[in-house]
Amino acid sequence: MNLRKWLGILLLGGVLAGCKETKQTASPEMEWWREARFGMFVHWGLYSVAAGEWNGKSVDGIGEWIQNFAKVPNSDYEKLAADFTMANYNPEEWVKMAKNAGARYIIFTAKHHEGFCLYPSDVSDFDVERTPYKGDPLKELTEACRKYGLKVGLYYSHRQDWHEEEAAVMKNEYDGHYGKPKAEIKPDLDKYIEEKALPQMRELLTNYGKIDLLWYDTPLDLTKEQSEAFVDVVRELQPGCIINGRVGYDLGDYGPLGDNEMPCASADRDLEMVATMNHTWGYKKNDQDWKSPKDILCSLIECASRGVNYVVNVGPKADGTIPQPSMEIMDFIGGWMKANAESIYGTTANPFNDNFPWGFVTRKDNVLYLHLLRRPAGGCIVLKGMLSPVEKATVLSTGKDAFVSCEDICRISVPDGLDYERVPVLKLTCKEPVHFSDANYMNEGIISIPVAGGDVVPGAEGQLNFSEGRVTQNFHSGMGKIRMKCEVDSPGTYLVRVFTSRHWRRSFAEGARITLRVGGHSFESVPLEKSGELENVRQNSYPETWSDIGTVSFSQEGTVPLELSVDETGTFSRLGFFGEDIQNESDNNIRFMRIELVRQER
Ligand code: FHN
Repeated sequence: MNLRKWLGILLLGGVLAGCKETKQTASPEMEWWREARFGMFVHWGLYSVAAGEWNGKSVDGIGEWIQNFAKVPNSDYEKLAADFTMANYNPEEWVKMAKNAGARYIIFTAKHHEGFCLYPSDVSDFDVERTPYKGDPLKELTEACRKYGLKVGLYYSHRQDWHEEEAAVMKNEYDGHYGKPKAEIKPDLDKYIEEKALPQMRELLTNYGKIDLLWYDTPLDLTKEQSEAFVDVVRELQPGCIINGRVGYDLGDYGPLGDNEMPCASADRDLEMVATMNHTWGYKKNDQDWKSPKDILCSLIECASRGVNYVVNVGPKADGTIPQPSMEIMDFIGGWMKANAESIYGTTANPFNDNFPWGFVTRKDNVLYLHLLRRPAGGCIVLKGMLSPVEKATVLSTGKDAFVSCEDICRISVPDGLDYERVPVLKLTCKEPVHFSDANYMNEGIISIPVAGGDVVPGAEGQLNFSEGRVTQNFHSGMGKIRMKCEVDSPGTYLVRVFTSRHWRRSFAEGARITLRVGGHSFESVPLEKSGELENVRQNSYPETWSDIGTVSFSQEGTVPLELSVDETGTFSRLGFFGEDIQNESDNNIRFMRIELVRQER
């Protein structure tokens, strides 16, 4: 492409230079976290002893919630401590496993909802001193992290503590949990916070050297003042420590996502996704439904391509051994990271508005990394949104050149012999400054248009918005519409697909109706019916569904405007944590992800 053409493109509207704008905090302590992109969670506690069974019966649900799900009185639950041997606990081996996999930080459950402390606490005797173990597992792990250069993160359940009557979360409690009827339980959250949670935070922030990250969880009904107290104690005792988003009221240094929730478009702020390798955080002997090593690796890569950190969980057994499949997954990631880590560490999100069917893109300044989950159609990657010349393309792990041509459109020929099971990465070095189009183009027959990339037009009752996961929130009739656009470069007929996601405990919206205008065609008040559900790694947490609403034809090339609004939100039902059916929630809402136009055969 000649210089005049490049200049012409740059003068067109809608050209992105540099990163997409994000709402990041300026805190210098966030630098290591942004660079890291990858961490490891450890859920270890008395629930690891129970291992998903109570009285010889398997208990459904996540393993660390077994006390609550199986309605175990504290007096019985406490007995687990005698079998929490930690006999084979080797913190250096844990840390080395994380480090070899490429993780840069570890988050360790100092106290989970069960209330049991993995360190000797002067504040409560419900702690590690009740076990046969003679050491301080938390101290040993923090020292091992520092020895091997990993950052130290501590998980502390600041609101939920099932061991303390004052902290009773009434709707989640049952008669008998504290050895007395529910009616006699008088929760006093301030007392719990003053007398247990904050003093324990002081212990953790004083006795264990430098803590790099404090990871709070489930703020539930905390008041803003109470959440602030948990921030203040960190700022006072360890001003260099960052705080996760679940402290409550968005007071953390980065934003919260749901468990296993992958944003469906590039994040517009610092975010972290925490993920399981199977369906539990705490060890469960009966959960052997492991995601594949490639699935976990792809989640790490997809997170990086959204500009999000990925923290993968391991749930050690009570003796301290890590389940074999978890070790194999970490080993697989480590093998890949050895050759490809520069495509993850310190990278920013995919700069294109397109999602690519062959894989994911990350960026570091003038370098793009294309992660290939499969061979692109015809062995050729076409980057229509690339508005600057690519000077060089190589396979990152081997340095082998790939052929690039950037005449009118950037095309990269993928070399033969790549092993797509090991996700090869192409490294593209571009001439600075690098420019990208913000339009959506067809890739391998699909134009994929992220709803979060559109402009919101307010309605009579207000304005919808987008969640951290970049899906729509508060999107009802009267809450406005979303205007998007795409580039059609291949006239013809396209199937119109609307993708939505939901939480696994919520039903698909019954009776929802939407209006979608695509170019000159309007699908008026069409029912949003479920045409299919994607089979992917998120299916058990945030299933993604598509609805085919009809076809549309374009007789010529050009920019096509789209406009989406909701006529009827429909009815959702939701299962509560205890299986209760919750109907017609006030937050009824359709989580729109993207619209796809799928080119039909001529
Ligand atoms: O209730 C906890 C759960 O047990 C686990 O610790 C996860 C990890 O993010 N956090 C809470 C649920 O979101």
